[in-house]
Amino acid sequence: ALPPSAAPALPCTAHGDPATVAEITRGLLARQAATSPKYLYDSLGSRLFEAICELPEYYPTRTEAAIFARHGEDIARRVGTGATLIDLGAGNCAKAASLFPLLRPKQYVPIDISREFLNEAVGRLRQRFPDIAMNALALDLSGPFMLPAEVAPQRRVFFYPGSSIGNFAPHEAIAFLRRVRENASHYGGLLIGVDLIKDAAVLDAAYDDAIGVTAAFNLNMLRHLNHLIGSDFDVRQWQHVAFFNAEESRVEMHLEARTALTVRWPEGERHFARGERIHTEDSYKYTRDSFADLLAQAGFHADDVWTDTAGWFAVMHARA
Ligand code: AVJ
Repeated sequence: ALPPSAAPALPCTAHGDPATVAEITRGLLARQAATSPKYLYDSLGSRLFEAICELPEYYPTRTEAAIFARHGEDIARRVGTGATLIDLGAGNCAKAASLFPLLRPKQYVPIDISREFLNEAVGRLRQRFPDIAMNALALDLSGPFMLPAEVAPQRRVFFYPGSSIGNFAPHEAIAFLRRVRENASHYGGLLIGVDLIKDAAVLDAAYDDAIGVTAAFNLNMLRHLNHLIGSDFDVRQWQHVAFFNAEESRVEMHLEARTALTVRWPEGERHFARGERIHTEDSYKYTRDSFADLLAQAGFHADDVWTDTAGWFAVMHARA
């Protein structure tokens, strides 16, 4: 038996807009319950993801940073200086900021779904780089998007580091990259970080770390859902599950019910048997060739790639 949770489940009003409530409700009521990984990122979730990036098991951030450190000048020659740098899923903006001295963008446009988190980060950045025009945008990139007029149209370079592209299934990634290309200018480009297929044990550990930060990151989604749809998820009744699915070439994250339970919210309710799961995230892994092929299907022309010595991660440049 599980200990009763410390806080009583209080009736709570939803804070998400109707479309959000409808989308989450649909996912929770599907035969295989699923939620979009974008709900991992409330303000605590963004902080937990920052902590993940410092874990010894979570190699992508470190490995990508090492690639930028080692090949930064080469990358800057490819990308060119003075561009409008559009950071897709900027988070704390640290990766782009580390490239400012080399890329010297004219304008920096960080985009992130978590508005509060982004505004704090950009505020600090403006003081450090007063010569770069900055326009932060709180946008959900999981659907169609259009950049507003204040984003200079000349030479837009899209920056999509960290293997965030991995959250899309390959066909969705192609659709997303097509939209990016439509928003790029004629001489525009894309600098993108891609996580590569590797030993399953390395992948499993990266998404199920020893001190449980990734578990907290995943479980925190339930608190966020409670806030968004007014549900009564008891976090203590759930556990984190993550593994590499080789057939699908992706790491999957799930939340698994530790006991039979029912979740209720104003628009619905769902019974979960013990062991039943909510699929919360996919993180697709590629080879250099399979990703170059995907870029081509989106209409981009891949023209350079940089990797670490172990071949765990790739940074690719493509022209629009
Ligand atoms: C932010 C999507 C790149 O897939 O590795 C980290 C998210 N999930 N640990 C990833 C994540 C669990 C991360 N991305």
